[in-house]
Amino acid sequence: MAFSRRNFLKYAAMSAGGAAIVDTPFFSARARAEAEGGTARYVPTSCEMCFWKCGVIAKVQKNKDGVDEVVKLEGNPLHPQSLGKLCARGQAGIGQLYDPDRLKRPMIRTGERGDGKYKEVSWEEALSYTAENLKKIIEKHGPHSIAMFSHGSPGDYFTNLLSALGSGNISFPSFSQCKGIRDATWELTFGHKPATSCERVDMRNSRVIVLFGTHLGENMHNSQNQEFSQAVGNGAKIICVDPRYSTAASKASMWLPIKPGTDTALLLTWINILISEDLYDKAYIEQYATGFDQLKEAVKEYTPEWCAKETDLPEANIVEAARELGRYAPSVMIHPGRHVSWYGNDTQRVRAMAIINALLGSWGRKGGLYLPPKGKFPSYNDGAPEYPIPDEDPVIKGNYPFAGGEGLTQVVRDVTITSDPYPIKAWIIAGTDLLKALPAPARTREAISKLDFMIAVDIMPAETVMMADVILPECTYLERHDGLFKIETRESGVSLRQPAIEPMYDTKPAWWIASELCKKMGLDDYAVKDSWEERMKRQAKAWNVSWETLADKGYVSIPDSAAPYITPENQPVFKTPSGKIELYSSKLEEKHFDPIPKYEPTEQPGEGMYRLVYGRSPVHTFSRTINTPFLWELMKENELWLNKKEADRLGVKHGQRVRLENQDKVVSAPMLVKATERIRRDCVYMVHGFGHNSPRLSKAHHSGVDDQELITHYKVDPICGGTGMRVNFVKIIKEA
Ligand SMILES: Nc1nc2c(c(=O)[nH]1)N[C@H]1C(S)=C(S)[C@@H](COP(=O)(O)OP(=O)(O)OC[C@H]3O[C@@H](n4cnc5c(=O)[nH]c(N)nc54)[C@H](O)[C@@H]3O)O[C@H]1N2
Ligand SMILES: Nc1nc2c(c(=O)[nH]1)N[C@H]1C(S)=C(S)[C@@H](COP(=O)(O)OP(=O)(O)OC[C@H]3O[C@@H](n4cnc5c(=O)[nH]c(N)nc54)[C@H](O)[C@@H]3O)O[C@H]1N2
Ligand code: SF4
Ligand SMILES: [Mo]
Repeated sequence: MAFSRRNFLKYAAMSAGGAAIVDTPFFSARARAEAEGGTARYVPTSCEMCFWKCGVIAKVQKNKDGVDEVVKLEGNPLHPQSLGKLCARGQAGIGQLYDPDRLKRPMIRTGERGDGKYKEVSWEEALSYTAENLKKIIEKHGPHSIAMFSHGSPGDYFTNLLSALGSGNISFPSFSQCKGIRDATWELTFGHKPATSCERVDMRNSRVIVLFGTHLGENMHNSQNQEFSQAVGNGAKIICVDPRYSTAASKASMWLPIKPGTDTALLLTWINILISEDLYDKAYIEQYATGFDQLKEAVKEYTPEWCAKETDLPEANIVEAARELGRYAPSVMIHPGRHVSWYGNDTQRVRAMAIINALLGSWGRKGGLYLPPKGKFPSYNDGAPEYPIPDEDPVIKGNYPFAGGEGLTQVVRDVTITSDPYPIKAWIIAGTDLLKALPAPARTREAISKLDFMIAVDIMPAETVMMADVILPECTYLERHDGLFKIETRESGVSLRQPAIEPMYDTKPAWWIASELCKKMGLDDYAVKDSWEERMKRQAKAWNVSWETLADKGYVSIPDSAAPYITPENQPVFKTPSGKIELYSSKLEEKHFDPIPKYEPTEQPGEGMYRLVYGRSPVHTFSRTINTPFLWELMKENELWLNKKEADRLGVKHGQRVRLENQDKVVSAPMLVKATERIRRDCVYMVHGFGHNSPRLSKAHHSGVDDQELITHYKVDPICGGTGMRVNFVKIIKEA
């Protein structure tokens, strides 16, 4: 690339406007385009192929018809979550943009729910129809009868709509099917989540990293994987606790192929070893923690010998792993993980993980978990009035005292089915595929059948979307303004999403859809005043960030916001009732739960059955990218990982197709067997997200198997309300 340093410096000097900005002169969209002679535009924006929100630079050129086309996506070198790189999914954003199967125009259902018959309509007709139906339902049942499910940025705009209507029934699978328990539990222990969006793990400086599940390399959150590679390169010891020899396990110095569901036994035993062998950080615990004596007493029963039997791991390895942690503390971590809703008793496992990090003194220490950055972002509502108080308590939290603020999807689903304590009659789903995301999809179908009205705001015609009464097609992330995004890594920063090209077809950004609905519902004060871009500019000003620099560079950092480690001047603040790290949780005690984690065995598979476990592919995001050109070509279907000895015993060959039948007699479509030594004999594994039923997804349709259809059973964590989903058992049926 012919990059003129002179032009670049000229521009860098020009753009150093906003007082709060550290002007990092590595990337400027304008300087780069200028240096190349103006044949292409560069648009810094944010990826939405998953939720890591990496900084992207979209290269845009005119095609032979003079139409702007996105020709390349690169990682923004300034953005701390991409560090100049994108993962395969990020690069394939162009595939999503130009996927011919995209939703193109608003549609109203004309046939039976689920039969796929729709008519295309104008936005005016679709929005009027939507508003009329919502009004009717509100008149009859009150605003709380409208519920919203979401994941990602469209949710913000519909949260605004629902809150303005006076409904608090807003929930996210990213809470109760994902990381809700982790966040709530670390708050109980440290008074903080271990992540804002990105986990605050200082892997690049770590000496020992322990992964429970957390299958980095397959779980492909960009900067985290780059740091993990750096850690491996630096010679950090990786201890991988996983019933499967994962990609991360292949980089590990110790693989502990644990019996699924017994992780808490291992963690409590490690706590016992760390305390009884004096391997914990005494000064740190004395200064910052409470409840040590109770903890010490409570874990005495968890001996390595007992643990070996319970977890099916060698006793010597159990002890050696704990000693290794003690040896290198505090530059060590038990990675807090992300998807933690596994067995329905997950709060106590995650508590034990948090407690070990405390004992090793790794919270706030180099190579452990770094402290939250110090940037201040005043809340900004663009002059909209206060939201009305919901007319009835939202039901989203159910009877789970530590469900956090985000709401439990399965509770909203249950209430929709039972109408107890009140009817829920309309759903808005914005960027979430509920039939794939929630366990027991038959219950999701049942709940949908009880609705008077269902609205889908999406980009693709997935099965869940194709059950809606009205479909409002959003444009993709490369065609819209979104944000501003508050970015918290080692430092605080701000990023944005801005369009690389105009929306294709008759699609619209979610902010516009929600805002127009506000107007149609008589809630003009909550609608966007002019455009989202103008609103973003006003917000940038309120945050003391120069819009020009942000729009040109895609990321600006907030000066002096980084304070990752504990120093005499930078003391940690623990927002717990005691103001200390609570090894003994006063809040759990108050609600009559075990204040110190206890081990509770989980049900194990019966004769001839295997536990069904699942995870990620590095080249797909859940179900949302299976149909995406490029990614579909990389991985068209998922395989069933089955232990080689079990395959031999059953007379099943590698590459053969088999069906699975679960404990409730649900039978899967045929799927390919991967016969391998890389998994224990008592479980089988598949990548989540495959097996789409919608014929409108021309590539993904019936490609691979949907784990969720076999997850008919789930076990709810009594403390935080997350749904344990690894509690299903399958047998293997050979195809005739
Ligand atoms: N490419 C890609 N990356 C992603 C995503 C994506 O869709 N695609 N999704 C992102 C999201 S939202 C999330 S939440 C994360 C999820 O990713 P993680 O948080 O890493 O999910 P886990 O469930 O911890 O990890 C799955 C691993 O757990 C192992 N496992 C199964 N049962 C047990 C058990 O009982 N004990 C132990 N120790 N291990 C077990 C499985 O064998 C598998 O290797 O990934 C994120 N990253
Ligand atoms: N069995 C099983 N269940 C799981 C998991 C698992 O591993 N196994 N993982 C769990 C986890 S960790 C999570 S976080 C959840 C995630 O579950 P979801 O939140 O449902 O997953 P997403 O992929 O975020 O959402 C998919 C929908 O978003 C749409 N979409 C994509 N981009 C856009 C956009 O720009 N705008 C709009 N409006 N829509 C868009 C897609 O077309 C698709 O319909 O699932 C959970 N459920
Ligand atoms: S991790 Fe990959 S898919 Fe996710 S935001 Fe970053 S580049 Fe996009
Ligand atoms: Mo997740």
